Amino acid sequence: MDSPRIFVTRRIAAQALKQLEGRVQMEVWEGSGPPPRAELEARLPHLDGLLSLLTDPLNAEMIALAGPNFRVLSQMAVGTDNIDLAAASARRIPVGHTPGVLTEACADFAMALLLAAARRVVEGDREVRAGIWRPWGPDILVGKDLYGGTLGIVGFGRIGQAVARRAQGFGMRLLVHDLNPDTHLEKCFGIQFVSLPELLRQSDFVSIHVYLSPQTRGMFNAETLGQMKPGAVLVNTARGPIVEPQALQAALESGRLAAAALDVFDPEPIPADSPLLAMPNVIITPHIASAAGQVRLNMAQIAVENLLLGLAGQPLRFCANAAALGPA
Ligand code: 8YV
Repeated sequence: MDSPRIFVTRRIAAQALKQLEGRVQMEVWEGSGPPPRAELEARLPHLDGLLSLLTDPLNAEMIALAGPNFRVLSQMAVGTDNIDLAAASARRIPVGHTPGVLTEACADFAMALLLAAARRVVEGDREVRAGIWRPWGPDILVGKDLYGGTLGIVGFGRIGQAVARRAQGFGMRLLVHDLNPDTHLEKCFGIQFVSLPELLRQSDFVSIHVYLSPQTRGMFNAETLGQMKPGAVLVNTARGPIVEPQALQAALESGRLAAAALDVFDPEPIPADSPLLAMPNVIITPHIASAAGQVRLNMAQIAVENLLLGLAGQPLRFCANAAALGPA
């Protein structure tokens, strides 16, 4: 019997790809960006498995193209919002993902953005590079104090909790909003669960750590941004569509928000004419919260492990649609 045919949609860590050598017939997309849609459409009917990234649009239409031998979709990411999980489950295709290994790196990055926005690090750097070194003065690039400030964490899963541990070290008071609050965690983390409006009203800084879902899409809109404490800072390392870009722009222009730091945007890449790009108090990074060397290797290795398990018809180590598939 021929070895399984797989397609890897981006060149991932060589150490991880090595584990596939001799076990599968593998093709790796060598482009600098994701493969075009037509490329995926042409390949899917002939594959046994696919190793995908968030940038691959695996909607129901695309999943319907998978051939009769297709038996695993393994995504190198914790999020699977690019994949129609219901369509995959209906075809009994397990969807692998890579939770856990990127938690600490993403929490580090949320803190990096929080610190940079609060203390105007990027603004200072931009000024110096533009040849502007203003003589020291008591009011030059004065930012916001983290110590003694209140951080509102929206979403208290793995990453939200890791942010809470870090923020405690900075002497911050912590408020948390979660759609399913587990009150046992209040004592463990020294946090207080509150409603979203209460969190927005009291927080000097708000960091978003919810999944993208119908409930969280557009969660930060004109109404909720208008409930934020005047002069607050918003950090988004979760998913772009959770924050409405026009509403954010208006909140920054009106001075309701002092600053925003975004690692994700709707859409990605951010349009070149977005007014946010011209605002000195906005930091934008290109979806790199998990981009740390060991983390990327761990993610690639888990994605490969999930892929091999799925090809062998075994349960995946981390399966995003395990509940829908039920017992094997
Ligand atoms: C990844 C992410 O960098 O894992 C996720 O859900 O958003 C990021 O950590 C990226 O999406 C890789 O596909």
